[in-house]
Amino acid sequence: MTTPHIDPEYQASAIEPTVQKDWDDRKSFKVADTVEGKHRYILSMFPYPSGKLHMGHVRNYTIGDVISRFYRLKGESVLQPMGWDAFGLPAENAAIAHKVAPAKWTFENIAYMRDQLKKLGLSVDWDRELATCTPEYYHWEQWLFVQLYKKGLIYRKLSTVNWDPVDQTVLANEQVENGRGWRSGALVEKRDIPMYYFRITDYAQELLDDLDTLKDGWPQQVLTMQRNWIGRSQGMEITFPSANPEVYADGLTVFTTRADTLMGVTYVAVAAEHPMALKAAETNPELKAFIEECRMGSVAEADLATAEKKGMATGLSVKHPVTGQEVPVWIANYVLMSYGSGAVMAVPAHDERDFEFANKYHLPIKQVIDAKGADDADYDASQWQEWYGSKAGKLVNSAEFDGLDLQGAYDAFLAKLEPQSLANSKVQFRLRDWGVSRQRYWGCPIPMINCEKCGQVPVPEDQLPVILPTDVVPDGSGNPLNKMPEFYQTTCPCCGGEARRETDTLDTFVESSWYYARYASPDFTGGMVRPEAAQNWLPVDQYIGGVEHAILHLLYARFFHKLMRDEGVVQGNEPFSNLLTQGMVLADTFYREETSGKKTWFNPADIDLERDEKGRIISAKYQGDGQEVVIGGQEKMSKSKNNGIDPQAIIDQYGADTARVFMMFAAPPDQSLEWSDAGVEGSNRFLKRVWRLAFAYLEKGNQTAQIDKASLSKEAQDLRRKTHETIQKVGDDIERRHAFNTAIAALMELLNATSKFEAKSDNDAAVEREAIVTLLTLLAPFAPHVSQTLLAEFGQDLTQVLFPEVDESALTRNTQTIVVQVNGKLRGKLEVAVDIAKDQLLAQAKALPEVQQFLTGPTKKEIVVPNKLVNLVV
Ligand code: ANZ
Ligand code: ZN
Repeated sequence: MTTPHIDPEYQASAIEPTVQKDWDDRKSFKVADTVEGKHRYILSMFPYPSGKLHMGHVRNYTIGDVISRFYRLKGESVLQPMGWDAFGLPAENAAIAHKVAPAKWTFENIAYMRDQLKKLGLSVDWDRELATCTPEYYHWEQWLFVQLYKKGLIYRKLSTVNWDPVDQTVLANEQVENGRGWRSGALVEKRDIPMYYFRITDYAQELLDDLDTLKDGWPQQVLTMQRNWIGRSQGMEITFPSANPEVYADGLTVFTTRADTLMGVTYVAVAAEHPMALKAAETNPELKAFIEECRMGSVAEADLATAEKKGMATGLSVKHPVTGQEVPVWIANYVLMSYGSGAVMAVPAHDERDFEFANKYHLPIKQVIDAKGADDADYDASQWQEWYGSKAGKLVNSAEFDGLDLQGAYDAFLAKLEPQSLANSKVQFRLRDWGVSRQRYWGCPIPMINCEKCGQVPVPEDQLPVILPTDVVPDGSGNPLNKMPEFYQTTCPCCGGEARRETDTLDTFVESSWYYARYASPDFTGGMVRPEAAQNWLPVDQYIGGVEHAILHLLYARFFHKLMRDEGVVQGNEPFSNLLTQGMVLADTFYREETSGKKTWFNPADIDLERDEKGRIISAKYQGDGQEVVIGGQEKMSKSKNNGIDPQAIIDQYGADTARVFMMFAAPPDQSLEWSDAGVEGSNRFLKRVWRLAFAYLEKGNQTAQIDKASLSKEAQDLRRKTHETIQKVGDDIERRHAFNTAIAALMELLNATSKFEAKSDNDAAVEREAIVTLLTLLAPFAPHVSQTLLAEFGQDLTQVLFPEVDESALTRNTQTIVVQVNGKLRGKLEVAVDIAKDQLLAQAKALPEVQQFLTGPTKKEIVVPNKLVNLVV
């Protein structure tokens, strides 16, 4: 008898550091830039180094790791990298609060969080770690910027920002609180400053079309969100010639998706910033004041849509393109300067916003669409409001166009106006060009030089990267780079004269738009990514992250992939073949409310709970004073509700394997996960039982692994069947369904079946061994430390082990259980061969002593349901 080299009881803290060190020492998860054979790229969205991991991270990275480890078991080479989205505002805020340089703060956070991630036991190739705030990384971002600028895919234009007049700084939207600067409390103003834009609208159609190629790999909901964000509208541009050419010569062009309503136009509305509005305001102070008022308001589209309608007549008119009649031009706050042409032909009879506006300002309303058709006998003109927005109707009150339907009218107006250059078909996108300039310090410097003579000049490639100084502590008053001549003083690459370096930095969304590609060859010094590495690893096979990134991050990354493709850097059209959006992590909330209505939230860790027999919380008391608190229900873990549970505490107490198993078992990955202490304990108990099972087996000493399939007891056959059914189910659950929760449930069943099994022979012991080794192998993606430690005792190295093969012969049943009923009542059970003949089965059923006592006379009927039951009717 040999003693196992392990403790009889499972203790995570005793094994996890050893196993993790082993992976580190052996570089178990390292892959080359190019590999032979089957390979796969699994990527979880990289974290912002905020300070410490939260449960959302743990869930995200565990899902990615389960999938990675699964494919590694399948014999594939798997790239699973990790890095840091390291630029951004929180580092500057921390700098202001604690007087520490953003670089120092960031790298300290990275060091701490890297350690936390390692303790989770991720199968990451740490040699590929990158941080976006290093020159090695942003060098190539600047390189791409320069290429795109030269191609005209980046341009500069004025745009409006929030300006804090006290701090003399530009504020991000989240730094404006109730119209005031977050630090100074000063009333925020709007300022127009020049900013760089990516021409993403040039790719709008392709970004839309290629969504079709993702329909099998991406969640439907995300595809829809992307489609809506891009927002393609098919319509017509129509020009209303000026009626006051001495004031404003140009005609007014509008974009409409309802050209069929053209004859119902009773006014034209323009945005406050529209050139025609500005022109009219030159001689009209009241108008000027109104425009100013509109500009101060929110620029968010959603706010504009719901805000009270406000407007003012400009005093100018345009001519209706068909009738030549004069139509007044109004400024209206519901018209966006940034959409279409910033002008709308208003049809109050058929557009709700126009209707509201016309009513308020007593403008005429003219019906031109009749849903039922003007010749309909039931036609009642007073009911036209019912047909708001109806596309089903026919034209009325539209002169020679009467009777036409939507498409007919569209064609007719186009045929009439296009030859006069007053109309053209137009596809309009809601998507706007992407403004990337940020007036912030902690970001990637924009590689441009401003020369008084030559204008904007890109930094020559051999002078890249433009390095961000790192020993800077911002104080909140503007961008510190503007106070550093050693940074901004430079010479113009064009004329050699004195020039000023751009001090704006890039939106941090730019870094996260291409990191997935950089991981393929993070140390490459010759470009964004080594061509062979890109060819080998891209696109990402499985991307995993939060649904909060469903729109912007994914859209920008898709855009960047196309930009890089067009630069010859990568191939293919899309960066992420498959996307899994993980659900939120929820936890209980507890609070007390003051009479003023102010709520104080208590962390669940500081609350003592009482539960009823169903596990529902019936009472909650704050440990600090032993008094009751209000039970607020489950909510997303957040700072504002103080219901975050620190993953570190769970890992310290139970180990990473327990945290991982709980996270994967508690809910399918795309659903909300409800945190539960009882669930964590349950997962820990499961691992303890696995451990004890393996230990007990090992303690019995050397036993053969050789199964003699020809002479298996019935119990051994059953266990083998369970073992191989589990292999089949776990493989399918993980790979096809991503149903990690049911995979773990199947492992729990296998554990139960194996624990109940009593080996009575060497052959039995071999079957038990097979069950245990299978259980440990299938458990590896979820609890890799337990798995590796115990498998080693069975002479196997987890990093070399392959996913077990299903033995089809083990799945087939040789015997079956048949229920025997008399007059429909259960009276006995039979274990018989699956291929037993019907008369034999009936004979055996009747012969059962517990059945015989109910067979009081000859049977009237004998019913056999194959593989299930026999019912004898007497
Ligand atoms: C006349 C009309 C009549 C309209 C009618 C609608 C209904 P989507 O589908 O989102 O593209 N519009 C155009 N430019 C605008 C702007 N800058 N700000 C606010 N609204 C604008 O919407 C297109 C419709 O939105 C256009 O069609 C226009 O109003 C309005 F019965 O033109 B419509
Ligand atoms: Zn110059």
